[in-house]
Amino acid sequence: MISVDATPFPFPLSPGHTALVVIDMQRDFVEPGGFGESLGNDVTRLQAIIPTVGRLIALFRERGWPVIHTREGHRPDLGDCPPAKRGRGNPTLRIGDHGPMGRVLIHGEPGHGIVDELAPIDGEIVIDKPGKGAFYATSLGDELARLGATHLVVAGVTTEVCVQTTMREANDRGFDCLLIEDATESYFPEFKAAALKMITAQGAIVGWTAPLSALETAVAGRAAA
Ligand code: TIU
Repeated sequence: MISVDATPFPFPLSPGHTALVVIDMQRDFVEPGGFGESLGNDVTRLQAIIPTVGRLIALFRERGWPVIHTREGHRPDLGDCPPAKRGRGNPTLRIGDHGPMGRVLIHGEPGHGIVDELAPIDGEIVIDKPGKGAFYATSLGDELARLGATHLVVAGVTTEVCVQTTMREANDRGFDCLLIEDATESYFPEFKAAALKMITAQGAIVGWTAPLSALETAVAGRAAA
């Protein structure tokens, strides 16, 4: 067991039973011209975490620990997109509309893809999810059971939407989850701060948080021991 210095108390990371889940680091959320920007958001905040998420993925790859990527999106016929989701808000582009990066949030379109810097490599699991949570209507639970994972390290965007929803789903399924604070981001800094507090309050009611440096230190300490 590796003890990671975390909030609200050390996170017990179990090598061999821990998977990294990187949520929705897709061009549609991170780059101009995509879904995130169409909702009125400034996407530059999200771009800033790409190097940190890359370091986190590298840490897992170097050790041969499993890396799972998720992508939010829908089939071209929108059969898996509830009309309520497509109709929500007042976006300049709705899900399925044609934009600068192809059809918004549609499988296989340029905007639906993960940013080049964080692209999955052979052998890594990619979960396509129609909702905010990565367990809803996906094979994620089965994949984690196959891997024997009991602990999740979580990163990606956005903190209070898809990341928090996924952590709550995971928590209810019995996983211990550590969110890497500088490898997640929101379009709204105050929502990120609030989400981190909600997750860790009441004795890790949803999970733990820690900076990437704490995970790197804990893992390096074990290697030296
Ligand atoms: N809008 C927003 O903050 N997020 C999403 O729509 N999806 C994810 O968080 N991935």
